[in-house]
Amino acid sequence: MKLIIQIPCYNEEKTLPLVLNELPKKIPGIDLIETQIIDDWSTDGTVEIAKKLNVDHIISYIWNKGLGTAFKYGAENALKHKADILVNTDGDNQYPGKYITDLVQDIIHKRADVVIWDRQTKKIEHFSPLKKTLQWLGSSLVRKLSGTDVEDTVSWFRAYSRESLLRLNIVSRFSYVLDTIIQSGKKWLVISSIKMHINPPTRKSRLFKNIWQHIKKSTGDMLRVYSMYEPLKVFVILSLPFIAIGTIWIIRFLFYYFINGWDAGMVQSLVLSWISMTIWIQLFAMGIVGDLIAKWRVIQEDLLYSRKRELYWETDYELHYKK
Ligand SMILES: Nc1nc2c(ncn2[C@@H]2O[C@H](COP(=O)(O)OP(=O)(O)OP(=O)(O)O)[C@@H](O)[C@H]2O)c(=O)[nH]1
Ligand SMILES: [Mg+2]
Repeated sequence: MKLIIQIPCYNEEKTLPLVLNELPKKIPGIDLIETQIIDDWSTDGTVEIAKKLNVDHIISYIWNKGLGTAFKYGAENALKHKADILVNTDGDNQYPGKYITDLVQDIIHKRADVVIWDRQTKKIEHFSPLKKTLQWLGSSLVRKLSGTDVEDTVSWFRAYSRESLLRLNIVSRFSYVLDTIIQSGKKWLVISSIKMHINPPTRKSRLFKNIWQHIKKSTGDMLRVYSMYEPLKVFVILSLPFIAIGTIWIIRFLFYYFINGWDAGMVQSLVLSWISMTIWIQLFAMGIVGDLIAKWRVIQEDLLYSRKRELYWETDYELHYKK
């Protein structure tokens, strides 16, 4: 079995040596461990340090493509180099790399496709109460949307099986963590978690300037990915207020019509009802069209899966069903 440990890097020259140093050199059940960095247009000495420390795969861009895109290319490169497991960790030494041995166990023993490091955010001392509450709220929403029971949905420290890398198609440029959980849930991949701690912070986040930017970007990503899989539900929910308003105005019109008879002043109720009903029908129709497109995308994703298998590794595999 081959494991590739991937570290997306955006100006990580200071902490990359610490991260690399802590990685396990041997893991029972794994024959070969390789390292990979995805340097996203770093302006410091990240690449030089990685070369000096003998990182096996160095992917470098001459333009900042974003963490989601970086993960996508990293996963493709791991598949190309015949990895059975891909572990992703942070370049800021936030996650204790020595525990990768524990992180990969469920994949080695075929108990899961994706394993997520649960940081137990409630217990993290350097997180403010606001950050803890928002993370809890965000994770609850992701669990609901994905139909999974992942506790810490924004943890970057994860292990992916080859099967999950072939199945997941990253569409978010900015961050893939929520994208991959929602897709895993919708594709019946099995996700497990390990409850552990994290290292103290070494610097501020390079991804988000503040918590509000985090919420804005994450919510956008979450809703986009969810709408890709459940467009009918999304549009039906959006349309509900309009059918409610339309019905109320038509009932009001009928009520006064039967009591007082026709009056020119009642035209307003009819017009408002007509506008609301038209919006409702349009949103509902968009949901139906979206649903048909989503069905086509499932077929396209199956084709993409077969193509990736041909491209990257043709071998026996097992399909995993959760439900
Ligand atoms: N390839 C790539 N990596 C990035 C980019 N932005 C951040 N990273 C890396 O992604 C990882 C996560 O970024 P962090 O800045 O630690 O963000 P974070 O972990 O959400 O924030 P904290 O919880 O505060 O540490 C780090 O290894 C960064 O170097 C980017 O645009 N491209
Ligand atoms: Mg970090």
